[in-house]
Amino acid sequence: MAQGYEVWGLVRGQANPRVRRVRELLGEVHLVRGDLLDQGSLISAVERVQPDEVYNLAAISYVPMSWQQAELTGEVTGLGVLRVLEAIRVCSGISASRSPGHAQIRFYQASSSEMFGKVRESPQTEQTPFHPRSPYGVAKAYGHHLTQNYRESYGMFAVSGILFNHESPRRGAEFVTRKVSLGVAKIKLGFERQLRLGNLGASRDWGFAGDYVRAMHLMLGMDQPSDYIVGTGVTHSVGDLVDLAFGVAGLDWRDHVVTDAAFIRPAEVDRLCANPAKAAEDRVRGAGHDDGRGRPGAVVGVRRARGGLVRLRRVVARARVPIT
Ligand code: G4F
Repeated sequence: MAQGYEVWGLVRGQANPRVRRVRELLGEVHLVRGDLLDQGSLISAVERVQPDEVYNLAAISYVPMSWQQAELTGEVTGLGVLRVLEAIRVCSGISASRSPGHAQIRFYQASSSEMFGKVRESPQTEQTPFHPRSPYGVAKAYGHHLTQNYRESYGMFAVSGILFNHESPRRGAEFVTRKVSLGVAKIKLGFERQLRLGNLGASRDWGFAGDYVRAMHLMLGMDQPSDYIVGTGVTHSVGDLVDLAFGVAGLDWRDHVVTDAAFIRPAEVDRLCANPAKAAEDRVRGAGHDDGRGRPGAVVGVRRARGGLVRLRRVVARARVPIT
């Protein structure tokens, strides 16, 4: 919004409790109804908003949930991408015989490093083959390939950012970074004695969510559509994270951390490490940390430039998971 965009978020359900929280936090965001499971609602949303850019950040994004609700994950995280792309295609009048015009809607798909799964090489590049290890990773791979396919089939400006883990204080408490930081705080303050975790040996390339949101925006401003890896190239284990977090609080993690089989996954992604060379070369980079008040992650948005100076092509459409 600071850049002159009008931002629209997609909300589902008739009494979504998240709407009130979004209104409190981000009063200037407009809301439009729609659901990634409902093609017609997405077409209506795109028609209503007339977006310049659409960011699909919506997904069932907690990986363990994807084993419990594999079909729903496929519908939302996988087929949801198809429905958003179709809504853009239909509203833009694009077909096999009719290419998009100059002022086409630009589309960003939130692809994930989870697609690499059992990695074939390290660090991972845009060319590294996928071997997803969860229904979530499989669904993301579908959305990734479909985005490429719509670009190649219809000439749409549709790109994927293959984002490695991105964190901030707003990360949900079920994800490991926030689970550990909150757990350490509770132990330090005497509210808890133990922190129950899963695989301490898994390693991730963790970055700051605010930087990655900037990278998404830059991707839609490129002259030519292309997919990019977004990550730091630095990998740490969950054990490193635990050691560091307890150490900051002056505690020894061995006195408090318990391995709990309930948090071990049926198939694990052991180690992820990004090679973001292409993004660096093409100057797709976040511009440094923000003040934490930005709203990384949440949704898909739609925005539109208000003034004449900003490129008149910006939208964000929000979808299923957003507005929390
Ligand atoms: O924080 P996590 O749950 O994130 P995960 O599974 O890597 O996925 C996140 O990043 C992806 C990008 O690469 C996104 F696509 C995805 O939507 C999500 O945002 O788990 C990180 C690691 C895993 O290896 C997990 O097994 O931490 C390990 N871990 C160990 N104990 C745990 C726990 N994870 C969680 N959530 N809870 C534990 O107790």
